[in-house]
Amino acid sequence: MIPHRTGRAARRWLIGTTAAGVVLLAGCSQEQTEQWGRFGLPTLASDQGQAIGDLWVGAWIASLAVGVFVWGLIGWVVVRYRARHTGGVPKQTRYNLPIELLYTLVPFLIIGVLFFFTVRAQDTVNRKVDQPDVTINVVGQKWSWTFNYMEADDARVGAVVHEAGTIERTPDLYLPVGKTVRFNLQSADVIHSFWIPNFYYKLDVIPGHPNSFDVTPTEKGEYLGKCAEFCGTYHSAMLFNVKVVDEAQYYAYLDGLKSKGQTGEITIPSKVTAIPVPSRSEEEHR
Ligand SMILES: [Cu+2]
Repeated sequence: MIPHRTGRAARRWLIGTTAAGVVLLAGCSQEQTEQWGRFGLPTLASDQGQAIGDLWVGAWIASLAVGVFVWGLIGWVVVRYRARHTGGVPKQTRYNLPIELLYTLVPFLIIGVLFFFTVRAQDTVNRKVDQPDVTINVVGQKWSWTFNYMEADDARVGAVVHEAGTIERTPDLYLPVGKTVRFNLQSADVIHSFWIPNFYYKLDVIPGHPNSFDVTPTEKGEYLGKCAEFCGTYHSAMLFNVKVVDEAQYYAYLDGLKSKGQTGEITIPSKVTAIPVPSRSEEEHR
């Protein structure tokens, strides 16, 4: 009567896991549930990110399909060919050419498909426009960011204006919604990585090797920006606030920088962030 008992256990297992799944999902807010649908990605706030989002979700679905197939095969083999009190080693299959060819060629096929979709997504996200609406030169330095808004030719600002963060003060990065922004990235010291998670994109900031990319923010709102390359002791402090606003607010902000006298381009920060020296009491704690 083993099959009957196995069936009952399987049913109980199925009911248990379904109930656990329902309880788990019921505890989630709508936002979290939607995030599950994106396989953990945050909300998308740029035109360029869609290709990455599709690649991410597609890769997960393909991996799960392969996973379910392999787990199914394992389960089937375990149940179908389990030892039945006969003792000894079951019949071994060796040098089976069709099977060996199959498990050599199929992984190549899988890699080929992933490669094709990756290159296609990469081409989309790295595409550049001829004339970006806005150019921002970014400097990554230990341990903050400087943003230079290259608006000398724009009558609304008529100057290059900048905002430089420090380790104590997180800088803001203003972006106009629906406008193409060209980011030129430079490093003043070591390799950093410019990352706005909601744009689904990051790019390394390498000393002596300027990098650039174009992006169009599509959703107004506030987002977090981070350094995504472990660059030293205070790497975790390399944050910035991204504010995607409409064009009028964007130029009002730049005008504010100009009236505060923050004009001219800063390529190597005038105030390189110093390493905070531990105070005497902290020293005594050690
Ligand atoms: Cu960094």
